[in-house]
Formats: sequence, structure tokens, C-alpha cells
Amino acid sequence: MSEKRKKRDKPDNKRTIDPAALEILERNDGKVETAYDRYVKMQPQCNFGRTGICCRICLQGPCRITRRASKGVCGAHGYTIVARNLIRAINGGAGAHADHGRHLIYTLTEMIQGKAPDYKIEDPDKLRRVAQLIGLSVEGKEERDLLEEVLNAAVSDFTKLNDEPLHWLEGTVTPGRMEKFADCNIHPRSVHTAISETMGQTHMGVDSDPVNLVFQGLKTSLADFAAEHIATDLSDILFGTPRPVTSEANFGVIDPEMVNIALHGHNPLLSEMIVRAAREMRPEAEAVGARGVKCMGICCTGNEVLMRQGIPLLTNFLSQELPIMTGAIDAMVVDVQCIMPGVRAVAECYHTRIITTMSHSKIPGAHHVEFTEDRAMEKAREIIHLAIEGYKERLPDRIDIPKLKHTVTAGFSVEAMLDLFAAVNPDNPIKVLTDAIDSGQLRGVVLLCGCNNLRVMHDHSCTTVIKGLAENNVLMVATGCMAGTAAKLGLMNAGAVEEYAGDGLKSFIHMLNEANADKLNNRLPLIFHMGSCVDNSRAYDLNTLMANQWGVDTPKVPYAASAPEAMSEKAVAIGSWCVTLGMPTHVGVTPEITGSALVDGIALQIAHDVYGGYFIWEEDPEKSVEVLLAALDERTWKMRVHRQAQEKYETETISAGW
Ligand code: NFS
Ligand code: SF4
Repeated sequence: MSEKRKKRDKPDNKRTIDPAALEILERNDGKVETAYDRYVKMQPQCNFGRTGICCRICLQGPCRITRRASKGVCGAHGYTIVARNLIRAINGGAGAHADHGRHLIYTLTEMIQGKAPDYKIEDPDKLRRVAQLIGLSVEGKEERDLLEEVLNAAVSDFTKLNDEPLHWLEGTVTPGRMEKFADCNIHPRSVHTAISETMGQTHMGVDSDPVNLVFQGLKTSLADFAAEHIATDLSDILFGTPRPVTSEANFGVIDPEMVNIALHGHNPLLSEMIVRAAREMRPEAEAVGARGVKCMGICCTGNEVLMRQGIPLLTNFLSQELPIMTGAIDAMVVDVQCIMPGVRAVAECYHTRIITTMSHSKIPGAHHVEFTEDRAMEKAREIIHLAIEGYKERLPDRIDIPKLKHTVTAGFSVEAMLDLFAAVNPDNPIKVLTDAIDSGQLRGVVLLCGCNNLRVMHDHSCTTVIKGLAENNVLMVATGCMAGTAAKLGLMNAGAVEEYAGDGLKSFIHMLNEANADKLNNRLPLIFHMGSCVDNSRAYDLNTLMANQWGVDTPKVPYAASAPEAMSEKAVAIGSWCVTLGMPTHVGVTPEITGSALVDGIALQIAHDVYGGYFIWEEDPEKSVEVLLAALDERTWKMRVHRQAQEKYETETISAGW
């Protein structure tokens, strides 16, 4: 092998700042290949792909835009190619979220027909709240009947072909947003229709107008939002609305004396059952010499079971292969999304069972236990038996578990947030938050969301943004793998408030602590964990509540989103609805869009003019803090000016412009 090649392929153990992940990578020194090594081997990556100007939509391609060839074979311009690729990425994300939401609709439907006996309505109050949200009357209705109506509405939002508004848009966004969707003709007919339309519209030789294409992408992103909201609401009905809960995070949660199961993927339909079965199957584990069965979460499954069951969080997306390398994970159970196929090859070097569970999400060589709603608990037990078998084959001399773990307090649904605020202002809880921004105690709210991405240092961008915003008195809510970063690096607990919060944020959180002292088992964290990525719907509901309290539309609210380490198509879809729904949206890894100045300009500037939300690409985490603060400050300042004008001229409405 040439020197140059050797250098290029050298494992790069320094691509994370998580000390526990680093410990495993250092010890491994490239012997077992992980994503951190493969990223290095993948360099240099193709710049046509990176900037979005490679088209593979028909068999005459790939067509790449170069100086010599300024159009594809069919005559498609760079802007068409970039726009088509972009909206197909949004569509991929929407497809994944639709899959998640549809699975919940299906399971609940089976349940009310008596065909999924292991599931039941855990949270009837949430059922009523959801029914009211989507405009159903709840008076005098039986639980089962009400759920059937909610499910019919969900099926309608997923499949209908007419132009009636979606229940899960009309009920969740401001009237101003609904008008905007109508004006721009981007209200989706239904989730599945939008996804299918986008594939048709981007077929070879259909739409070549980049603006029209991008608007279709935004329409699909709204379908994505509805699908996520349905997924969140149905999960809460089925498994309970999250409430504050304290647990632990990072590799130190692995207990060598237990049968250890890593739950990885997304949908709580599977993981909730496994957690339940694990609690029941302690005797079986004891029979093979273990103290019991311990479940731990990775990625959004981790967030789901942390939020509702207090299950410890093992790690986030990028380090998902590393738990296996502790030698103490007996099974990794996966369902759908963000599961690196690479976990299987790592597991081959250890005793760990990789267990796939969904008919449409398999990994060659893995165990497959097909999960079915009608026999959910039986399947969960079968999976745990496989883990117990794995435990028996452990190699004691290969067990080496990093000690690091941190306390995490999670479980902040919007309902839980409003409860905290209600202890201060029972008549109008959300006003506690808007008042704190009006008075300058807080500078605004930022939603930290999204994945990890090896294009930037693992966990570094996220932690830098968190510390910078905390110091500057921004209230943070978090979801997905960014919540994972905060949890596993000790930024999601009460200690972090004392260490990192500026005076305003600190006094705000202390005020909530004092008002809720009788209810809280633990003091509140620096960042409020709202759940998995579908739970970005919760985070947006908070935005709508704030807008309604101020009597403005969401583009006026000092509430921004930040995905410092975005990776997946789902993140592209979420970012797109954040913008469409009026938020400044920072992305720390520039997406594949810069090959067309026109399409890039739509994302950065025209989106703002039309929707009030806009994208910000900023890869430097320190500068990201500055741009986020500037975005919040601009909105607070404008709102103050508009309000002063409103008082001076005694007009009823605050200025409509943004
Ligand atoms: Ni969200 Fe959650 Fe993580 Fe990214 Fe993947 S697990 S759904 S897509 S990588 S945050
Ligand atoms: Fe090339 Fe046009 Fe075919 Fe794309 S659709 S691969 S640009 S010929």
C-alpha cells in the first residue's frame, strides 16, 4: 500500500468529543471498523454530489453540471437538478415519518378491533385533548368511539384526495399560517398524496421550474409535519404523555452483571413492549447467572423510552456501533431508521445478537424476529430470550465498559412544560414564557434538533451551540440526537444550569424550580428534552402557543431551530417545515444545494420574504451561536417596535409584515 493511501486510510479516532466514545475508539485503534474509519476512507467525497448538481433521475445519467456541460442531456439546468434532488430528500424524510405514523394508526386500529391485545389506551386524557385539537366534540363519548373518530381523521389526513384542510394542520398551526398555505397553494391534500406527487413531479421531463419544485417540497414538508404530529399524539395516547423523569446517559449505564439490551431505531410500538417484557423476565435472566435484564436506548427509540419509562440513554446516532465494542451488549434490537448496517459487522467480532424486527428493515446476517401487533408481547419475550442466549456466550476478557455516565432529567412534553408554568401563572401558563422574553430575562427559545454527521466533529457543534446559547439566556428545548448529545455529556441536568446558564436563564429556571418544588423529584435541567424527532411536533406546538399569546403569526416569534449536526433526509424534511412554519432554521452542515445559487437563494432569502422563516447555513459552531442570537434579537426588537406603534396609533392589529 502506498504511503499516501496508508495515511488516507488511517483511523481517525479524533472525530468525537464524547470521552466515552473516544475511550472505545482509542482502545480499538481501527481494528474493528466503524463509521469513524469509513468516513476517512471515503475522502475525498464527490463535489458534484455535495453541491446537488448530479442527476441520476433517468437512465441517460448521471448528468453532472460542469463548465463544459451546463445542462443535463435532457436540457435540465443546474437549478432544476438541485431543486429536484432537494425535494426528493424532503420526500425521503416524509416517507420515513409517514411510515412511523402509519404504523401507529394501524396498530391502534387493530387494537380497537381486538386484534392487538397487548396494547391499551394508557392516556385517555390525551385522547380527549387530541380529539379537541382536531375539532371533534368529546361530550358523552365512549373512549373507544372517540379513538375510532380520531383514527378516522388520521387516516383521512394520510390518504384523502380533496382540498379540505388537514386536521393535524388546521388544529395545530396559527390561522395566519393556514392563510399563507392557501395563498401559496402549498397545503397538502394528504400525507401520501404529497409524497406520491413529489415523486411524479420530479420524474424525468415533468417539472423543471425550480420555484415550483421547491414549493412542492414545502408542501411535502407540511405533510411530514402532520405525519409527525399524528405519530406523537398517537404514541402519547397509547403509552402516556411524557412527564419529568430522571435517568442516566452514556456508556457507563451498561451494567456487566445484567443481560444488556440496546434498543435502537424509532417506533415506541416495539421498544415499549420490550421494556415491559424485560421487567417480567428477570427470573429467566437470573437462571443464567445475571441479575436481570437491562434495557438501554440509542437514537430516537432511546428518546422515546427515556421520556416515558426513564430507561437510560446509551448513546446517539454516530456512536451506535461502539456499545457492541464494550463486549457487554448481549443484543441490539432495531426497528426502522438511522440504523447503520455496519452494526452487523461489528457484532460479528463479539457475541452480540443484532435483531431486526420489521419486514421492511432487515440486515443481511442479522437475527430476524418479525414483530407483529397481534402477538407483541410474545415477540418481545422471544427477543429477550435471544439476548439471554447471547449473555451466555459473553467473552469475559473482552468486556471493557467506559465508566462515564451523567444524570439526565427528561420528559418535557408541552403538557409538562405548561404544568411547570402553571405553578407560576395558573390562569395563563404560556404567559410565563412570553413575559420572560418581553422583560428581557430570556432572549428567546431555540429548538436543538437533528442528528450527528461526520462532516463535523461528533457532538462538538452541538455542545458549543448549547453552551453559547445558555450563557446568553436562551431557553432551549431539544429532540433527537442533539438531545442525546446533551444528555450523555452532562448538559441536561440541574448541575448544568449552575455551570452554564447566564443570569437571566438561571433565574428563570430557578423560579420554575421554586414554584414546582412540591411536584418535582429533581431540579430542572438546562435543556428541556421534548423527545424523538417526530416530537419536533411538540416543540412546534410551543411556538404556536407563544404566537397565539402574543397575538401574532409565528414569523414574529423569537423562536429558532438549530440542527448543528444534521444528517438524514428526515432532518431535511423537518428543517423545511420549520422554515415554512416561520422559524429561522440554522443547519450546521450545508446541504446539497449550493450548486445552484438560485435554489440556495430561495432557501436563504426568498423563503423569508414569502414565509417568514428561512435557512441559515453555518458550519462554524461559534458563529452559529451569533447568528442564532441575532435572529432572536431581530424578532424581539421588531415585536417591541410594532407594539409601540400599535399603542401609539391605537390600532387593533400588530403589523402584519415581518
Ligand atoms: Ni432524527 Fe432520530 Fe438521530 Fe437524526 Fe436519526 S435518530 S429521527 S434522524 S440521526 S436525530
Ligand atoms: Fe440527465 Fe435529464 Fe436524465 Fe437527469 S433527467 S439524468 S439531467 S437526462
